[in-house]
Amino acid sequence: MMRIDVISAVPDSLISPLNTSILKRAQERKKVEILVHNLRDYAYDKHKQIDDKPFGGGAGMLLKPEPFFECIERLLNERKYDHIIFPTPGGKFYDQKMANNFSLKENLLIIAGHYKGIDDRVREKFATDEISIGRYVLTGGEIAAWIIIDSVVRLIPGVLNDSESALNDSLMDGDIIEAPYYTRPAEYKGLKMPEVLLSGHEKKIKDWKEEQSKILTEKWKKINNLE
Ligand code: 6GU
Repeated sequence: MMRIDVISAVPDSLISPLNTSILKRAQERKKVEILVHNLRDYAYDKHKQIDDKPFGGGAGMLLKPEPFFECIERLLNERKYDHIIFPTPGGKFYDQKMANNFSLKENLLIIAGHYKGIDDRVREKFATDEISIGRYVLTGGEIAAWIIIDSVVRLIPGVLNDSESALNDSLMDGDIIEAPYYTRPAEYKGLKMPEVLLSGHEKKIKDWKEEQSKILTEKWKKINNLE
């Protein structure tokens, strides 16, 4: 079973997201074990302080190195990690290839800090993969951790049911956007759906889906300035 550890100063922000829907089911099915560690549990001074003012001045508080070192070294004593992932706006842009790669591993550790909020020696000492989830700024790495975990866990065999199969998803086999889907009612408030999907004609439906996929993929490339 895959194991994913996350270290966070605000673990509550991850508890619900990681224990809902398919991520919840994946854990119930024993396909993955996800453990969220509270950084404060590794602050051993009497005030359990986890942050402090930055050397050299500047706005905001930084997360201190010691609680991270304590927690990470404890985890490293127990097992090897295939990747120690450090979410940061300065990292490599996250994509499906990285998710596919992570999904094949046994043990992942994600260090969720804060932008300008973590003593850089933690990254320097432990990070094997620095990852950004896009060109915008978040308050912390927790949402990035959720995104990484969600995208990885759904790829583990047995997590998705056949009907939810990840194999022909958008972006699974490269950069492909799927055709749109419709369900009942066939007409709603005057809004119709493509007739061909009601035809029962397998070949025509397959051709239509491929055609739509091509169109949407081209549109997607254009609006994102790709190729
Ligand atoms: Cl991984 N963290 C933060 N704080 N902001 C981000 C990010 C990560 N990726 C894009 N913006």
